[in-house]
Amino acid sequence: MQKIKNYIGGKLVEPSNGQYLDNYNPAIGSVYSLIPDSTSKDVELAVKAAEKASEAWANTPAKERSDIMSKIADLIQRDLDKLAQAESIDNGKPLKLAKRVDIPRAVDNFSFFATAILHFSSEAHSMEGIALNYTLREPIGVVGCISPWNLPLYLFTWKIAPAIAAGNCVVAKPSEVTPMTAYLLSELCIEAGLPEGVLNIVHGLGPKVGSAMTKHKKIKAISFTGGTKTGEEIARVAAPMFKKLSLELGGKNPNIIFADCDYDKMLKTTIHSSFANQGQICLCGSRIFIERPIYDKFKEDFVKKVKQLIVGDPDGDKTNLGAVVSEAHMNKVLSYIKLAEEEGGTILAGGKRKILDGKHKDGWFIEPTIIEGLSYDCRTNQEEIFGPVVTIMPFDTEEEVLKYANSTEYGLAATIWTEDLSKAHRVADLVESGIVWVNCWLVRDLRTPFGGMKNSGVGREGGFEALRFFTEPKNICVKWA
Ligand code: TXE
Repeated sequence: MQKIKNYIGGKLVEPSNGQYLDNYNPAIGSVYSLIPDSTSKDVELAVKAAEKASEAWANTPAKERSDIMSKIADLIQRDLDKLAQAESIDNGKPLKLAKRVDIPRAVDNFSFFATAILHFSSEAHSMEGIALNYTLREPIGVVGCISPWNLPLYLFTWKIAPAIAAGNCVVAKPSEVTPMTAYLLSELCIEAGLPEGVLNIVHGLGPKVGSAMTKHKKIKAISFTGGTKTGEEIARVAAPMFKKLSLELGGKNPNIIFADCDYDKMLKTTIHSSFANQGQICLCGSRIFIERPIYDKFKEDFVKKVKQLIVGDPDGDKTNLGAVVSEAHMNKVLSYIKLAEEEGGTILAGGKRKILDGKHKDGWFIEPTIIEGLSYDCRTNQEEIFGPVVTIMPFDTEEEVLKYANSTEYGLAATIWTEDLSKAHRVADLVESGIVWVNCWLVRDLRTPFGGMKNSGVGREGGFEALRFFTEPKNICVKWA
């Protein structure tokens, strides 16, 4: 049984207590590897290694930092198939999705910030005849990155890349549910010649390792993606320590479809925005609102197409949905489907665990599920389910649909389908989301601010937003002679 290791001070090391946790393959429902059950002692070792490296790394010219990051990007690209296979086994997602989305985005994250740092600059302000102000943006020092299981390497590198590009040293913790590609990344960092201690990866449980990171005095900033509940817990600990916090949390995203949309394009994209990655993307449109004149047509077409989706072996070329990430998560999602029926919903497609045969007979698969007939403010339509479950409902006016869309505690992403430009701008402006897609979904420009409002998080990732998060601005005012 493979035992993965922590990556501390440039070395692959066992957890100090020699304890390990089971790591499951969700598509077969059994343990396939072991991960370190690290403790605060391992976090302490990682922080010490990061501290030891931080001055040299902060003083390493940006071009040198950039070159090493580009080398890491090249190595991820070189090992794309191996990393994609590892991601699919660890998370349950279709292999073709890992190959097309997850791993290429990890390459992009490193290459994007390798170049962004070369163009990152700050301001100067001249007080004519009096003084000159110039702003330095210096690395914070030792920072913490904590990431979730839905897009493991994609989100892990989305945090680490800007942090080290900006000259910080990192203590990082991937989700204990999907640790494998983070472990493979540590091997690539060694191969790329990343200096010892610049990146340290400590595997283990959130309440043990993640919490120790949040509490650690020497970790001056925390960048977190995960559940809103956990975000609250991290904020509760970190706020009184005056740490910088970037929190990318849950979502309950509206997909607003007007009758004047480009119908075929909308339908094709809506299948994807509803069920990609088994619905385990914080940006998925899980509440679908359809203007009444096309509601019946949409319902018929959408149900028909969803029933044709193939749930199966993640390695299958024709597979559309793989397994959900864990047994606990499968049961959570199934409990929401049960709740939906209790709240008066009608299941139009799916609704059950998908039992496959052969080696996948014990895998954690759920049928893509469509539910109608619920009120906009019931729990099913207010709480994040984070699985292959969407609700559909009609609306008659913009005011009505905006009331529904903005009714949840979340404000992460929204999708709007209309060919009327003024309507698109008007509704996009009024919908309470940090990210709005018009006539598309998940089109991503890494320069743009990424994140949500309300309970979907605090701060933004992406582009110079991320580099500003991972630096401390210092204004120096020099009196003219
Ligand atoms: O998140 P957690 P999980 C949502 C989704 C999902 C729910 C829980 O609704 O069902 O969050 O998912 C670490 N201190 N999203 O279990 O628990 C943990 O080890 C410090 C949306 O993945 O938040 C992991 O590395 N760290 C999200 C990371 O936090 C702690 C994507 C995320 O785990 C900790 C994933 C603690 N006390 C889930 N407890 C998105 N926005 O994309 C846990 N962790």
